[in-house]
Amino acid sequence: MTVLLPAVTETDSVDETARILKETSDEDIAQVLVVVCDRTTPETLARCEALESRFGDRVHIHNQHLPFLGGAMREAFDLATASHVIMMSTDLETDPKLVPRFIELAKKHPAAVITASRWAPGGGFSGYGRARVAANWVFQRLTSLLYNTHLTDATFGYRLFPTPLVQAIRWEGLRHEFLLETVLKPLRLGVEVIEIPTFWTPRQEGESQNSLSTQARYIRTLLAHRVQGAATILRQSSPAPIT
Ligand SMILES: Nc1nc2c(ncn2[C@@H]2O[C@H](COP(=O)(O)OP(=O)(O)OP(=O)(O)O)[C@@H](O)[C@H]2O)c(=O)[nH]1
Ligand SMILES: [Mg+2]
Repeated sequence: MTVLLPAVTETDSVDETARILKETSDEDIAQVLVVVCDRTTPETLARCEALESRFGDRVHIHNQHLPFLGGAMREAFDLATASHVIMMSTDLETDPKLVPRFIELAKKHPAAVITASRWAPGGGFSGYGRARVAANWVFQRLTSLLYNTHLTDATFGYRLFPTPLVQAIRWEGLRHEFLLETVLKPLRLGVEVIEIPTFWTPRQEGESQNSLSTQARYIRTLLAHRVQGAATILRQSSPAPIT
């Protein structure tokens, strides 16, 4: 598995994420792909570089060219070399203790996308804010209706994918709406998507890069990919090499 770790202002939570990954899933991790950008702080970068002490030459730090979180993940997808990629964060909002469960399911269902859900039985939220939880619920229901799916959490960006799938799709979003796109396009392609319940707790350090104006893009993303012609979901040719 390739683990994708984007980082901007996280410090101790980078260490804690790596510690748990190493402790629970070391033998299944072939590559640790850290993505940093111009806004990544020097201390965060230092913590990312220190991951080499745990994972050795499996760590690769990539300086993104495309902007924002979607840009970071899109470039990382093309740099992944393992059979599967797991997309998560370094702010501990994507519980790293769940990684062994993702791997267990991926071994049984290698062609499927595995995704964490805060709305599946056994999952939940703390400290998300009542209005935001309510808006999130409405959005999830709308997604189920439009995409005719029983999935319960399309907006949480904690997912495992077969690498050939993410390298075949033509990705479009650059900001956080990209996280939504990563389940909508596999659904449109008829890929099996399996959910794991998870409990979401807010970050203890660093700053979210998400904003209300970014969240407003989710509606457009939801509608655009619903009506998009199937032929435009996949890339026409191989990705250009990223250096
Ligand atoms: N390399 C890179 N990482 C990013 C960028 N934006 C966010 N990240 C990282 O991606 C992860 C998730 O970002 P957040 O901004 O916390 O987004 P979120 O958790 O979906 O949104 P909130 O619910 O508001 O926290 C964090 O580890 C961030 O450091 C970016 O532009 N470049
Ligand atoms: Mg976050």
